[in-house]
Amino acid sequence: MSSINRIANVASHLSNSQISTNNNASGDIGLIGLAVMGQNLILNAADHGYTVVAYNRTVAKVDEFLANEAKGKSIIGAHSIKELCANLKRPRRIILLVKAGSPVDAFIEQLLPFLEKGDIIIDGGNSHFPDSNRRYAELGEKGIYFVGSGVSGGEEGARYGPSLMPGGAKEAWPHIKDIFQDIAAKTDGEPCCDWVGEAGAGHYVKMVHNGIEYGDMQLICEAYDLLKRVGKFTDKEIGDVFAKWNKGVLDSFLIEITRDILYFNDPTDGVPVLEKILDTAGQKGTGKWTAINALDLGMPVTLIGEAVFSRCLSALKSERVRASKVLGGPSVEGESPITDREKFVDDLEQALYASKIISYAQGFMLIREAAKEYGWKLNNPAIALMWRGGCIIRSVFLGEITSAYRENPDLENLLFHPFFKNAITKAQSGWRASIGKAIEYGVPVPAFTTALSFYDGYRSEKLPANLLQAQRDYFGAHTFQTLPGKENDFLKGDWIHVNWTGRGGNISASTYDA
Ligand code: 2AM
Repeated sequence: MSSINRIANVASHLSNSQISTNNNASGDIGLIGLAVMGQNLILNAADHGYTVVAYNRTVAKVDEFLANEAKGKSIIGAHSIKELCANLKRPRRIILLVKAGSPVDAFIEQLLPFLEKGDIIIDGGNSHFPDSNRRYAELGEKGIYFVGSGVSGGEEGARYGPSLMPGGAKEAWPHIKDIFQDIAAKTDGEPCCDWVGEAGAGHYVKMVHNGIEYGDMQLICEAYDLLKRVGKFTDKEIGDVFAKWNKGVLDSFLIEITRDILYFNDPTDGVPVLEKILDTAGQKGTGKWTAINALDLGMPVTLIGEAVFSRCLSALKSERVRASKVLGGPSVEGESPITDREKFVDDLEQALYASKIISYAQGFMLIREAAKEYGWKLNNPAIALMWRGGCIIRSVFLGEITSAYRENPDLENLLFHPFFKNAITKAQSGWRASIGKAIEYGVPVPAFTTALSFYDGYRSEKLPANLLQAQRDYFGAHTFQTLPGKENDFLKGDWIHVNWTGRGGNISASTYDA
């Protein structure tokens, strides 16, 4: 029996009375939650030389894990929370990888009697950041350091190198930095893990990551749809397009898997499996959280919003089937109207690239506003680097964003950086041409169009909100301000109300909202 196995067996047979001290504890880190992500993270940490203590609500899974995947590795099985805590070196470091919501609170409650001041609880689940804010504050009062960490990269990432986005009690960081950075993905030798910021900032950044992931996926779907419906490309040909794009500026995990999906045929009849999949998308809610938060903070994160709504529209399948029979509009029947296929593909690549730049610019606008709103000091270059590898949105493009924020961590907007300013200028004609084709032939491209509308809005010194203000003042006496230098005897003061109709009064609306 190896010494590691002996540790495992001894630990799992300790009775409660024997576990009163952890002076001789050998566990570097504890992990609760032995679903696939949890198991893989444990195996990853063990591969990097850490001794991990494993626990699960359904205790039988601990023994099963120890007898199989964990066999022969530096992994200790615990059969109770008390045993888990007793086997950990101080300060105790315990990762929770359980279902988000009340299970996290329940485990924290169970852990508290066995923890001491300075111990660290890390929630690596998909928690909503307000919950992490609350847990950070509540545990802080008890002298326990709370870390909420985004974990991305799926099962494979957890096993061989995820992107890790930890935030919360900064005091915990020196105690978890080595293990987190050791097990994280590496790009160009740098770990895709760094300290994000205070309180729930780690889970916040993970939420925005997921929102951006929604946007990236929607953009790719729109490109596929245009190639198919207007270009009349076969799935194999679309796969070839994605293979080519994956060698250029769009080089990324999502483009790569899209290529593989397009090449994947049903062995029974040779038909692409993709064409047999029901076109209604599901969602777990993180994209929605991002969009709701963007509305709360008043930030125009339009692309993620459209990506969420596109999933909602896709879910109305039976209604869409009925509508398709009665609502007219252009569509391409028969031959493709595209004569220059190469230009069509190149334009589309530009449309994808430019829209992606907008989406990331919007995502970072939101993060910047959140830092202000919640009083966090966020590490922008580190955020871009954490997304550079390991996670679902990993891409070469994030290397450029990392460089931009390293050059200027307080960059007001990615679009102001020369690299992205030039990239979007170059991509613009292809971007507009692709959208033009989509509109002409009746293919919905909500993410491409909202990105372009945002761009045109953002670069507009003057928007039609003057009319909006006039309307608000007309029907609701909401008042308006004048452009500089336009004050006169009629338009006087800071906030002006005009009697537009000659009826009604001169009283402005401060107490009601029409
Ligand atoms: P289980 O194996 O006992 O179901 C992912 O589902 C992880 O979260 C699993 O480790 C699972 O434990 C745990 N989990 C799910 N729901 C839970 C709950 N209500 N309370 C505690 N743990 C839970």
